[in-house]
Amino acid sequence: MALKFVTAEEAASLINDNDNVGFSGFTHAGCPKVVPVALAKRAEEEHAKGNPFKIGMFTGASTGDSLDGNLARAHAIKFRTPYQTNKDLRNAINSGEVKYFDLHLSTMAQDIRYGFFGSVDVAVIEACDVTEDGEIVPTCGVGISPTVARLAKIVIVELNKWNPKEMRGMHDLTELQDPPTRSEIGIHAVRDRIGKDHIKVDPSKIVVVECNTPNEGGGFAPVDEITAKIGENVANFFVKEMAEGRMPKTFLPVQSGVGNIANAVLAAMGDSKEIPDFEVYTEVIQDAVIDLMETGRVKFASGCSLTVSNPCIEKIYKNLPFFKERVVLRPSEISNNPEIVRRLGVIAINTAIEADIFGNVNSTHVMGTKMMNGIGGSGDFTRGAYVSIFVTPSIAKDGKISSFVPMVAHQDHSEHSVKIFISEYGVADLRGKCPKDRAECIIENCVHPDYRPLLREYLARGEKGQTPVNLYDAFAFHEAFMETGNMQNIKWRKEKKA
Ligand code: 0RQ
Repeated sequence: MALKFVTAEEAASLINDNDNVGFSGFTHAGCPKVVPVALAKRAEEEHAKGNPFKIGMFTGASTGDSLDGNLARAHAIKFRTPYQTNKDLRNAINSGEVKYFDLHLSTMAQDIRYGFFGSVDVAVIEACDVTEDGEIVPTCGVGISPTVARLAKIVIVELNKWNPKEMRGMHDLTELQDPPTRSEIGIHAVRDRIGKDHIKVDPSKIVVVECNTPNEGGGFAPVDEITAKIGENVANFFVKEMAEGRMPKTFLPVQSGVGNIANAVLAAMGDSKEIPDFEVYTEVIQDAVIDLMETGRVKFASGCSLTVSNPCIEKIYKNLPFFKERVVLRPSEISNNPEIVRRLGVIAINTAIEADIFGNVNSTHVMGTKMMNGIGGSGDFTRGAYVSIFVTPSIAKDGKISSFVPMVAHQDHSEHSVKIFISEYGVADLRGKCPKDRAECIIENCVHPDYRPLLREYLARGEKGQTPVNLYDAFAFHEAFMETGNMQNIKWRKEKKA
């Protein structure tokens, strides 16, 4: 059956007001780029005529500005899930214009299949190849593509020729069965494969939009003194763990979050002479992993996306045979699956917005209210990890904010899952410690010196009990910041007991 080729505008006209649309990709990697621009234009035209036009958006994670940015600026989003990082979308969420619900990325595809969020009317999938019998080969990010492509009534394939069709073979694509018939996932080693190299859909529901549009991968900030020190502390922690017999000498697969700190941590691990060559089982494969693959330090990487800068993806595309032997891209329900994370013994390294001195972590909400990005895959990995680590600079906003507070203003990860904190000052190992000892350990090893006396004072004000919280003063740091712009200007609410 011959494929039907259309323009981006014609494809956008297939999407109606109030439709739920599933998009391919994970971060900017693998997201459609030309249909969303046409769709935003269509929304603006409808709005100008006085007609409503908003869609519900399902994605794998954050997306590029062509997608999230354009649709947010066109006021074309009714609801959005899950993770996002776009400034305009974030503003629309925090102003209440866009209804956003945040969830663990590994659950996104199955929650759609379970019917929790309504139907998928249209899927828009970026591909490097599509065949007449309905085989779609994704590009450098997968996310929820197999699920939304299967469920959607219409599949718009953005055939983006900027990505070589020789990518076929880099992916491992399948969907999980749903309970009560789900069996174990047959991945017992990072490089195991259980799926196909393409997504297969009924070709009669495919329309193809051809384009040749570059990726939207920006670079990373150079490693600075603070992030370099955090990276060094992480690497030294692993060396000690191996020396003391808590970490196998052969090492374990590593997951690391997204962003500059994660990139610096991986670079420091690569530099360490004592850490053996290692594998990566993660969601986003960043530049540092690719650099370490070229030097042989990273032996293999399983992920959901190649979230790399454009020079880096161009390098990968020029040397595909080398990288296809060392990289596998999977749907997010498998790249992030807690069953596999726990089986493989993944070392999870994620970044916190703030943490409290008892070990609870806020990854998502600034001052408890404003959404930053979302929980992403941090929960998928943290809960199941062999050892779960959170890294953070000890302070934010030039020291006006302490990353360690008496009580987190929003909680994403609990004291039960968080084992290690690492800041530029050192390592707080919380394993086997009661809440009071955890607090002392965090204050001593990770908190910025300016905030240590304040947190010690808070701890001294704690009520007697298993966890020495003082509910009157639990948000004194946040209150000081909201009132004066600096957490150091604390006014305790309650007089200290004699
Ligand atoms: O603000 O952008 O104005 O400079 O938050 O902080 O230190 O640059 O760190 O970019 O790694 O982001 C937790 C948001 C950290 C991210 C978070 C301000 C700070 C700065 C960014 P500016 P940094 P990062 C993989 C795993 C959750 C999801 C996850 C994240 C900005 O890592 O989204 O782990 N994690 N996913 O100044 C107010 C505080 C602050 C603060 C930092 N306490 N209060 N502002 N900032 N701490 C990804 C996927 O799942 C795909």
